[in-house]
Amino acid sequence: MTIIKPKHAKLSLLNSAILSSLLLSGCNSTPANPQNKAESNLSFYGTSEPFASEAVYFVMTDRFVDADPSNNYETQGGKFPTFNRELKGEDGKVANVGYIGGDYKGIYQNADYIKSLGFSSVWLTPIVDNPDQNFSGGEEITYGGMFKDGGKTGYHGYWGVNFFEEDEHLYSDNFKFKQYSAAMRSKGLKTVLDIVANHGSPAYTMPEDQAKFGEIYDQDGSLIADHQNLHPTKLDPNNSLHQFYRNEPDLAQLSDTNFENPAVLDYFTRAYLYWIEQGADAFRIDTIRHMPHEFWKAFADNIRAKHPDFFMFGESFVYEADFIAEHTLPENGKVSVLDFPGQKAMTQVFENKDSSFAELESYLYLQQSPYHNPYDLMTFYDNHDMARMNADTQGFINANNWLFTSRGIPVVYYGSEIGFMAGTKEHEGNRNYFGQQRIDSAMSNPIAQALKTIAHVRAEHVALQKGLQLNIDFAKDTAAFYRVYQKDGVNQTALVLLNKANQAKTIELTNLIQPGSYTNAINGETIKLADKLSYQLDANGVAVLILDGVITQPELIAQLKELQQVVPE
Ligand SMILES: [Ca+2]
Ligand SMILES: [Ca+2]
Ligand SMILES: [Ca+2]
Ligand SMILES: [Ca+2]
Repeated sequence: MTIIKPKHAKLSLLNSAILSSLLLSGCNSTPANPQNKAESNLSFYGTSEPFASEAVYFVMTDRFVDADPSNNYETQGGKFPTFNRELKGEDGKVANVGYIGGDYKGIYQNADYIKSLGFSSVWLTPIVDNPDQNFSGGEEITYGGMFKDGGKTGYHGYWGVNFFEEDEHLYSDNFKFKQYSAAMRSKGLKTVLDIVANHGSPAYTMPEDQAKFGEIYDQDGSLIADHQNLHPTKLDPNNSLHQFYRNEPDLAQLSDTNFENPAVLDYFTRAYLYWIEQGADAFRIDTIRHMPHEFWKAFADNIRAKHPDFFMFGESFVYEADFIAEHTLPENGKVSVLDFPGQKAMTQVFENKDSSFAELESYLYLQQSPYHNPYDLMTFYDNHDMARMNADTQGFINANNWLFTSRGIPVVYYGSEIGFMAGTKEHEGNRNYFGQQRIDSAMSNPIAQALKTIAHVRAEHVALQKGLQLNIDFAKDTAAFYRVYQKDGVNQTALVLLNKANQAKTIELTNLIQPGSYTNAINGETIKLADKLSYQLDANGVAVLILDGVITQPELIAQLKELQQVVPE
């Protein structure tokens, strides 16, 4: 990066000193000096997307808390039962592919807990009706098995049958999605709805065709698609019930929707507009890469014609930024994505004490970006489709300190606040039942305590939510970077200092220091900086030094101007 040398460095330094003293005396008026005026007119920000203020808690509803046993349907399914289907591993380890009982009520009764951890949104797994039996086709799932659906149920919600109807396991009397999302909103929590358009339920290889499997119903209850237990290549293009599906296999035995059929776009547009009316605030789009950009562009246009700027992010489970970034481009629908390259980098760093913070820099794309805007990405270190992060308590604390201060919109998978089932994969326990008891004791866990602190600091500071990120020093155990938000009269800078070592470390910085009086948002202490910094961080510690005021340090301004270029107008 080139650094433009200021022509009037001395004058500029003098001005910063004046400005700092103005700030210290609490004076907010614009300095009369013309150069300072120019500085205060500079805009620096990573994003102006409203959703960037959010922090998202991801709940697999069936696995969170069962607050209403009356919707568990323990005898459902007949000879294909759906309740509590354990997969047993060695040494008493267990996973489960049946319904366990978690419901809307279980989330709502813990709304205060989720909010108190510092989250502002809850992402729910899909809520639409799934089949009422376990799947008898495919290959039998066993403990630790992958890409097999035999014997599984739709407890996860990704096997939609009627995309206008809620699954009977989720709601309670007078507490359907509409009431749930309104109740959550009254607690200060938005709802991110997980949506699927790529596929319905498993649709073929059943010894005998099962009810609801391979079928899709419209809002009025009419059957509009039926795979009829046929292999995709056997579907008849002249049969209107087959036309909804593609005639080649995609994922496992899932019915794969035919994106070339306008009825498919029409159906999912209507269905998901309906759920916005019922209270969804944003969408997470499942398996987005399994349908072409044209479909998602048309879908996004349809949604935003009614709900301008509606925020959506997609799941393209691929580690190449160039590839997943395509979805974020306006011509492809301007759908944000889950930052899988970031997830990989974060687990590499926070699972291994020998790693370096420097390994995190490459996924950020702060200088040049394939993404429409890297600041709008959803950042996370694990989810339901992969092994939970295999870190110790300190690793989780350090990961959260990074996640809630670096660029992106943080997502935390339920249970990670206590390191629940750390290291376990799908079908090995990564979706195990969390339960009220664990939640009731969660705040005694050091991970939850540290998460609460850093998440609240992010929630209270626009610089951490939307500020431009300028990395200063990324070393093995320590990192130092700025988040600068200077826009429309709001001027806030965060200087973030991280230590992931198990002993105290001192961070020394000798350049790019914005002079001024900072407040460490973690503990409230005041730190006055001139042209260098020496700061001792606790073991696995974080400092977020907040400066309210404009950036005046010329080299810093020059670097921020370059970084600003990655942000779209
Ligand atoms: Ca229940
Ligand atoms: Ca059902
Ligand atoms: Ca069927
Ligand atoms: Ca597909």
